[in-house]
Amino acid sequence: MKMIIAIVQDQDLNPLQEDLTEKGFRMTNLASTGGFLRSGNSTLLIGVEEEKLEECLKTIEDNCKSREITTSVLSVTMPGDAYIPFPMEVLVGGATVFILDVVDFVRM
Ligand code: 2BA
Repeated sequence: MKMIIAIVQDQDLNPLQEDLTEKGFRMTNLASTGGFLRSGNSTLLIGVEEEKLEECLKTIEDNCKSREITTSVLSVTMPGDAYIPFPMEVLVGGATVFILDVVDFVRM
């Protein structure tokens, strides 16, 4: 068995969860925050049998779009100077996915 940890954008969450549920996958959704943009995203924990791994990854890929986001970054040139916000384009997603081996899985 594998554990997929998928960090997805909030906009992609509902269609992705619907698609995964329709295909019989079980998951846990955690609200999370990206360290760089400091904005909300979602982390899905999905336990899958090895033979279903590819189908699950394909479903994530099909539902998670990459988006260009304009964010405001604060800069300061000298200590004591004012912070000046300037816009920055960042390409986010589709999804950041980690795949871990599961040593044991028990439902009681
Ligand atoms: P954030 O950390 O908020 O990052 C959002 C996007 O900002 C990233 O998109 C990437 O394009 C950019 N970015 C991140 N760190 C950067 C840096 N030091 N310099 C320049 N640009 C940077 P994604 O790569 O698609 O990542 C989306 C979200 O997935 C991240 O949100 C974070 O929550 C998670 N993530 C990405 N890589 C990760 C990793 N190695 N470990 C844990 N979480 C990760």
